[in-house]
Amino acid sequence: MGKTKKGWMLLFASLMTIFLLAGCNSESSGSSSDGDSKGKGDKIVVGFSQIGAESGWRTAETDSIKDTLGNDPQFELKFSDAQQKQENQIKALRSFIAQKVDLIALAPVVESGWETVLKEAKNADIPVILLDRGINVKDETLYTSFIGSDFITEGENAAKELINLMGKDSKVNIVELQGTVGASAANDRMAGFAKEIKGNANYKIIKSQTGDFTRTKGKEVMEAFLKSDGDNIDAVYAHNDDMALGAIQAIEEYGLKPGEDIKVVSVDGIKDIFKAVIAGKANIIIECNPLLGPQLAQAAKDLKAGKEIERWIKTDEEVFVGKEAAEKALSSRQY
Ligand code: GZL
Repeated sequence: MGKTKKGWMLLFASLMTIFLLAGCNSESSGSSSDGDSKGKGDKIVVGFSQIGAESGWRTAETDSIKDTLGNDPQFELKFSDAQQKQENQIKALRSFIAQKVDLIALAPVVESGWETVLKEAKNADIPVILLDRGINVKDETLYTSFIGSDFITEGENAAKELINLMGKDSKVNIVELQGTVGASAANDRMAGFAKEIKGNANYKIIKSQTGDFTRTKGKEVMEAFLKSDGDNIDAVYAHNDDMALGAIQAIEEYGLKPGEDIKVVSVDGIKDIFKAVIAGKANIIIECNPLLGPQLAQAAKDLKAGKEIERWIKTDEEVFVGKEAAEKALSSRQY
């Protein structure tokens, strides 16, 4: 499809979303039928399908959304935890559609498999905002906006900071702890990192495997890496802090010093990884902001007010390298 046609399609979809949501809102002042969320006065009823509670980051995101929307009288928040299963998310979306919510917020566990249920939401005139992970769909009008980070940049920054730390002429063997298989955060962090080291033959990823974004799996996979390549590993790149913290435990139990014998680069920025850097057990933190509640609330209010919202609402993030930077930042960390 030509760019122009695609552009008109997106504009039409956004205008339809605005009109229908505004219309929805006016409907909501009408009578409400059983189970319907319409007619909830002026409230914006948001159905939020959350992936699960697999990491400190995920819990912080859930808390941010519950604290923001749950304490704002303009909203009624319906929350569902999918225990990291896509089928549970699809069930939750169908339930939100049946309840005729005004807006669906979806943190999609993986990138594929969403067309059918998002078409059902579109046919029910319910706009969808993606949170913290992206999806692959041919029809871009199946969702209105994505609120989240640039994972490719996060991966590139992880590699850049590792090269800065160890030197471009050093020979560095890296093991990679990937996030959940099929998740955009994992795919893009892997792609960004690989792209950045491509130009330097000294930097090699000798093993790469999923730890599913959890501390337990991260430890298990790092134990296996150490068993097969222990004395040949110079650094570990973890797609999130929970896996990095599991890997730190595995490195210590193996008898090496994390942060010294094996450098640790991690993404997210939860408090525990700052404490690990301060303790000299990790080296580089690539922040990924989970506090998306305010941005989701603003986007929902803008849609209701008939305003256009950005297709990609990016989050602000930093990079922290070394003890001094971690010590300076720790007291202001909110998660
Ligand atoms: C990133 C998010 C990732 C975090 C992990 O936006 O999808 O999922 O980096 C979480 O901690 O499990």
